Amino acid sequence: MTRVIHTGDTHIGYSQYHSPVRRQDFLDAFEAVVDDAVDGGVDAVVHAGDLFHDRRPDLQDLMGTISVLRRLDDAGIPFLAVVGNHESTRGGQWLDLFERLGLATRLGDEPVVVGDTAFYGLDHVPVSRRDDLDYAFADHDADYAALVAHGLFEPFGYADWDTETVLTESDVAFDAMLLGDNHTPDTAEVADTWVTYPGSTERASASEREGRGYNLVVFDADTAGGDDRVEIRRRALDTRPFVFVSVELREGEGESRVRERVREFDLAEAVVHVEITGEGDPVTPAAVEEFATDEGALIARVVDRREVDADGEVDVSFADPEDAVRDRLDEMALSTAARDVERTVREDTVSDANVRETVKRRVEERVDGDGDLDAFDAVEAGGDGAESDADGDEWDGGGAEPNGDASEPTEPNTEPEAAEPEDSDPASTDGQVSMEDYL
Ligand SMILES: [Mn+2]
Repeated sequence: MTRVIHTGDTHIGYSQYHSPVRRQDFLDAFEAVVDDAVDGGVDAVVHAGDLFHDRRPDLQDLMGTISVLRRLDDAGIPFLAVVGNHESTRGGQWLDLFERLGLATRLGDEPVVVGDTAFYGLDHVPVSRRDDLDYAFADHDADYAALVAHGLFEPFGYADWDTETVLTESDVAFDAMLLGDNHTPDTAEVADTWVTYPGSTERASASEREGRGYNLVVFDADTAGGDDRVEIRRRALDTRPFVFVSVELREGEGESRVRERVREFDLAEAVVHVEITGEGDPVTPAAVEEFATDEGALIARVVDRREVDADGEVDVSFADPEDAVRDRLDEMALSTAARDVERTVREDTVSDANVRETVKRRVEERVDGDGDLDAFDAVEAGGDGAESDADGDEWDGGGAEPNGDASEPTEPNTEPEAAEPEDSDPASTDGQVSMEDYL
């Protein structure tokens, strides 16, 4: 029997909402998983990629991560991991540094045996280079085998990687695929193999509504029962509370009604998202946001989805000038490619150091390869509705990942960024790029 914790998409270093508190939350979530691993005495922690949000984590993120990994190491629990698209760099991987420090094992095509299970790894690979993959994994003589991989696999949302191909072309018969990239936790059976995402460990996007957690995976036919050889159970994590308030205003109702609704919720230390629909009087988002934080919320975001006056006036709130910018951009006939560039430059999920390279790569992706030249045509104003939404300070979660990078040093990455959708409804993807933008 081998019992492991399967986690991923930790996104350490993500200053969501520009908040240092949120930044700490992402590291805390990793620590909480490790606490459970130590308390539960599991045989290993398996990490399916995106330990870091950015390929250039700050020193504080690195030191925090090393401290947590050291606790795991002190408890004698191996940390087995692959490289995700967020953290991948051309000049070597952070995971290799941790391996060098004796704190991690980077999984690959050779088996790493823990107990009676052989673990293999498949880093994130851009779509353009997947045809070259031969899925050649070295033999093992363990009782069970698992593949840990980062990517958007079938049969889950936004999939672009055929799971059955991986399983049928692999030299090894896997009992489970332990995945990362999609932030929505889910489990399914493909070609008699269990494939599962544990989801992110903190909400990297407000579209990630359901509770966060990780998987406890037991490789043991007796435990699993029936025809199964693997048991996958989900464990919940106690993460930052997110409160979602929707207010439908009626004729004559306004800000006081919104406040009333907001006050019905426990706002203490929460991230609060307020959505206003219906009729009623104008509401100043900044005032509601201030009200919510006065009432104890850590962060508040208000989005008013009601029809705006047709006279073209733009309502700028100090709380979220990004919304005003976005509204204005919606009115312009920008091409998809131009929007893409604009967003890369403006939004803060791509670190300044990465902007130039990211823009270059994204334009090249459209020009080269499959040639997405239509993307340079002007788009009707107001189109592309998936992007006009609440919290523009995130690019992750519901959307394309800004800083995925080629894991090989020499070739340019010619792949549209992998998406990490939470919801198939584009309107709920929080102003983020969705996979549809690339299809
Ligand atoms: Mn991720």
